Amino acid sequence: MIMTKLLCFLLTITLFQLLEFAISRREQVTTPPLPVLPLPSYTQLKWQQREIIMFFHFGVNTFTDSEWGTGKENPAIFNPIGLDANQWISAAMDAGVSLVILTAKHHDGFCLWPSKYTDHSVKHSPWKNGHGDVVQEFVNAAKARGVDAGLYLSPWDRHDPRYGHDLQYNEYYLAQMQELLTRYGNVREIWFDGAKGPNAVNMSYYFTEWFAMVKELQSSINVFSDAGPDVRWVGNEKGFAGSTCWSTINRTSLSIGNGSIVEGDPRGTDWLPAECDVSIRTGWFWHKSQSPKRLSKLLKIYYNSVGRNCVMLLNVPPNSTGLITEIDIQRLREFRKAIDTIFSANLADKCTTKASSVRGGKDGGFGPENVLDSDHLWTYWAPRDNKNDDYWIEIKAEDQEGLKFNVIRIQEAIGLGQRIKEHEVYVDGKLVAKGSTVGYKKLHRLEYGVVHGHFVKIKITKSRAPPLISSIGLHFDPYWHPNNEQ
Ligand code: FUL
Repeated sequence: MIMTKLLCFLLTITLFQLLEFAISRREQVTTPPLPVLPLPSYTQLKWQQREIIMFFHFGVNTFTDSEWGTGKENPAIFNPIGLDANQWISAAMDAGVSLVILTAKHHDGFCLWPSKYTDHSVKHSPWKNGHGDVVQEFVNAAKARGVDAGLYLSPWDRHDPRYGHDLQYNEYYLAQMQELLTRYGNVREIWFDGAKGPNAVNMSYYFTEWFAMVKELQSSINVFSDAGPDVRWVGNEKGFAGSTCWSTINRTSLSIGNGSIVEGDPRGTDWLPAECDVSIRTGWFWHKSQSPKRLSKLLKIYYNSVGRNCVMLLNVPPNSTGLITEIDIQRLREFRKAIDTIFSANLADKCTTKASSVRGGKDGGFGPENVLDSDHLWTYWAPRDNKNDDYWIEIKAEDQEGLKFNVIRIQEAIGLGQRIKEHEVYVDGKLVAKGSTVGYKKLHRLEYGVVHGHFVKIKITKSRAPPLISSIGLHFDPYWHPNNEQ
């Protein structure tokens, strides 16, 4: 009996030890660090990764050579006889864009779809004898090519007599929104423009109801306005963000219709990234007399928007025939080719990496080599948790020739929160660039042109928590001639 008891006891102990061993083995796998709130939603993350979105401003203004219609335009002027939305989508694809947004209704109140709540629409135009629907053609063309669609529905309506009467107009606006968000399949972004003329009648928009209905009708949509809730305006129409740009902010500090350059707030409790809208031409609508921006200008906008933790929303206006003008298409192709030329080769790929410390040690899975893999979000370098540490990561050239580059790309693992407040870049011990926020993507196009060296060290001198870097690139931009910049 005693023997059996002893045997049982020994067996229990052995089993217990085995279990402990198994647990301690499991504990050796280092877990990811805690996130630093606020975090992006799934749809915000997807939106950020698009980098460039295309805008199409099209409507009665296209036929009257104006930017803001009066609302008194006769629908008879709308007749884009050659309209081909497939051609618009091809142009977007040439630019490498995965989401396109159409002005379903601009400030003039003219609807590009046959809304049953107004006569001021394509229904009363000669185009397709009043049987056309631009929104339908647009979403069909996009869907056929695997491109996502978004819609702009102007709150300010200069045509409809209900404008200025809070209840009636909000009901009208919501009725149209329901048409757009139920008839045309998935809509990935809706644009609530804050613009309103200085003499427009005063009225309240029922934003709370609007936003609630949008989310009810579409599950993977981002709502843009001056103040979010998902995407905020950057504060200008030049396509530039400020050099500091947080995706974190307190929404309560923003209001719709009062946009100004907003750099965000490291203490903000809402995740609300900025969108930089800009037109390829001077105007938002097509005008015969205007031509597209030069490639160098478009690249500058790219560096100052995508390269500053934002998304670039590039407007390309269809003309009065209903087509994107050939010269704009050419420019879009040049733009895409330039981006691919600059960023498809990463000179750091052939280098070795070193860092101030590594979370979980050498085999913990958070080593500096993660910044050179193809994942720019979920694999990253993480230093150990120690508030008193310096944080740095170094890229070392393995061959004699060293590295020659003029662009440095740094990306944070924003899935775990935006953290970096200040950073510096050294090449062979010499400071070549410094900046504040990084976020999804920071691009430093070096002020003095090409640098040559063997060691590139990025120091993170201030951050909200240990920095997590998901990608680093050293690139050569053949289009960058700092002395000739215009
Ligand atoms: C502004 C509007 O007034 C312009 O016409 C354009 O639509 C631009 C994107 O937003 O607020």
